[in-house]
Amino acid sequence: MQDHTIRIMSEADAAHIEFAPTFNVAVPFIDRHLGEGRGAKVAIRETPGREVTYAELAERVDRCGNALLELGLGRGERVLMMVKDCAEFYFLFWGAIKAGIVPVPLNTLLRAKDYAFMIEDSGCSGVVYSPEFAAEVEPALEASPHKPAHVLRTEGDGTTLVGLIDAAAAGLEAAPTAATDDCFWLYSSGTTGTPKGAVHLHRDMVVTSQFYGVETLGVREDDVCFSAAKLFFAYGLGNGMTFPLWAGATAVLFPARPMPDNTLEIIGTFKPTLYFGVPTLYAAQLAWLDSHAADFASVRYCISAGEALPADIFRRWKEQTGTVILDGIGSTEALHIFISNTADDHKPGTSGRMVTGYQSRIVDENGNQVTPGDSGQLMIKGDSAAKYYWNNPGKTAQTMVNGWLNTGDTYLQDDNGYFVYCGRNDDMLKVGGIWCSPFEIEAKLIEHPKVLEAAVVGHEDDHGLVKPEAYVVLNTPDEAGEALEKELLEHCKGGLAPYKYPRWFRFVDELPKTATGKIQRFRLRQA
Ligand code: 3UK
Repeated sequence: MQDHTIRIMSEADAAHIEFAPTFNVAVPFIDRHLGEGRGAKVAIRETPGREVTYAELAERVDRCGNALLELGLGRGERVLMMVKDCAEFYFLFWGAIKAGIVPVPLNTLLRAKDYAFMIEDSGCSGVVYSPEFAAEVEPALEASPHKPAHVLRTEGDGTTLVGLIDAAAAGLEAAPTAATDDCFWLYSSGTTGTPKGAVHLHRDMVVTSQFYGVETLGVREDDVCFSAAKLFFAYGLGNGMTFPLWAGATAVLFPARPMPDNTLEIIGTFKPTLYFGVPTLYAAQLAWLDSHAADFASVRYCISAGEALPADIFRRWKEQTGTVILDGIGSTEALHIFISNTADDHKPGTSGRMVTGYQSRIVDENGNQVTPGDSGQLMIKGDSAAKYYWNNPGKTAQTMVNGWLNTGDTYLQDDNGYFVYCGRNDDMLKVGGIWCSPFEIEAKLIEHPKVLEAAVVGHEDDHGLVKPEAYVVLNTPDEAGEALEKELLEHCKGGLAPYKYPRWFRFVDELPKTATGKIQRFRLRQA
């Protein structure tokens, strides 16, 4: 047996984790629980249905790792996952990692065009998808010039992942990786619309689970974690998988689209102690709670991330449910939350304070630290940061500078040391906590024969949450009107992920532009 141990150093200013020279992160997250006597404990509770114990989880992970190796997948090769929130997500993710293969969970709300890009960009050897996503994944496989050797559905007819796991050998020795070896990737959207594969290392999930999960949030063995944000987001991956696994707790998994009614029903029925949502969903749940009751007796805290949580939502939620929402900012590149409010130290309307193990700098355009209280670009540093973007040295050099991550956000630190979000440094939008590139929505609008030009900006709704607003210049201005708005809306819904369609249309005669013809979105935001 190899030694895959870690040592957690928690001194105030120098919190860090030391890893044994050989370290495969599946060992402490999956195998450790058997030695600690947690085999019979429920690790995963699916809604509806199945429960999976820690012993079953470890057994399925080993068989899945063996199944991938038996197919011929090798060390460092990528397997793309378009998998709904269910136990197989865990089996595949951890089975791959334990075997030294690199899983790449993808946003399951994307369209064929997005998947085709990622299949090619990743040069993946395998693609595994839930049958629910076949209508977008299969055309993507057809369209991509890169043909992965192994394409599998998780379940259903024919050869499936579940079938291969059942047939595979039990028992798998963890691949002898190092803490700083590539472990898994997550794609993050870029301003130009082309996603970037952020490459995460074996140590990264340990760092987020210990410093944010355990030391900031206080996740513990008797917790039941329910994340409305799906596992394919870095946020959901921590909330709904790595944090409960790290603490030996239980995760509640819900495969369908999170809505106010179904999420509140899960909270009442499955009695989570920690509930993780995003601001848009909290706002929708509040509206629902105006005319319905919900049972929050089990919930210790609620957590919010993805976009800023308006102070008013915090206040109304506390009034309605008796629980606090702890807002924190994280990113795909950092893997999880690095600035956060906590149970005994929170200030609504701010992102809170630095999480243990992370450092920050707020700098001006020359990279110099700003005067305390002034706003500037937020740079952060911590051992969970992605090492690089796959296939993209230019973006890597821009974002990852001397061990610091440029978040792309403007922040200030108030007199009491709380970090206050002041907006993005680029044109990217966060809608329901998910990235939206204005360019992508504009490109879709321009495909419509009646559209000459389009510009998309963020516009706040009644809850103070940002949604896309489209400024449209028509070929024939007379055609502007409600009928055309409907037509454009249908057109957008046809080719964009469902959260990306514009919520408002404004027909204009021209768009503000620079001398070189670049659209000045900031001027439209002020309009
Ligand atoms: C914005 C926030 C204000 C901010 C994420 C928790 O959102 C996550 O990752 P993404 O890569 O986006 C990162 C960007 O989103 N943002 C996130 N949280 C907040 N802005 N207040 C917040 N609380 O622009 C940031 O740069 O999708 C969140 C954990 C893991 C994550 N990946």
